[in-house]
Amino acid sequence: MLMVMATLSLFSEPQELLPFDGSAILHNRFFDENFTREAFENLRESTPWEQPEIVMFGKKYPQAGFSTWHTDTGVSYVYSGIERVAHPMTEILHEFRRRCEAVTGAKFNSVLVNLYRDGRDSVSWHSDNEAINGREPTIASVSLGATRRFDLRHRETKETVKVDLEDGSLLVMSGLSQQCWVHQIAKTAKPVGPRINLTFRLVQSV
Ligand SMILES: O=C(O)CCC(=O)C(=O)O
Ligand SMILES: [Mn+2]
Repeated sequence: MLMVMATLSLFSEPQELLPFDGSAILHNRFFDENFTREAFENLRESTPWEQPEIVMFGKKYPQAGFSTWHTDTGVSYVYSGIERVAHPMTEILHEFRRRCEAVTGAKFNSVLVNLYRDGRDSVSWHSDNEAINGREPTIASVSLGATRRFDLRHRETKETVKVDLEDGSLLVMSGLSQQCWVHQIAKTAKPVGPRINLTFRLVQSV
């Protein structure tokens, strides 16, 4: 299996991670440290965290990590057999959204906020290919707090791209990235602090 390790210099330009079949552009240090530190605390305190149960092979398991769905559409988000309640957008989420819209030229009306308390919290291989995201969604993913590794794997060739998502980074996935690739944040045995991730989306009512 061919593996591509993305090498990133300290003050790198936005970098395309995918060799083909879609786009995933990483902007390192997109948000500055002072802003992310405050935003992290704000989100950690004010988010009504939920730990939904996902259904696998007919059994219920708590999802490995907490998350909350905010939207100004009122549309609930259904994935892996669970339905996420629609919470309103908040001021800090509006601010992140504004910055994500400015750099991508895309519009977003919803965000899934994820908390990874430590290396045991993870999100397993999946793609954000539910119908409400549309066929070729642009998804803006913001990382705050501890660095975690993000993996992308092509569905057919199995080609894998691995990259560290650092505090303040913005990853913009678009085009065929959700159709042709899956992604994950794997568990890690290394000692890592908490991380919050925001994935902005434009959902349609279907
Ligand atoms: O935490 C991340 O960087 C990815 C989260 C993710 O894939 C999702 O919310 O769909
Ligand atoms: Mn995802």
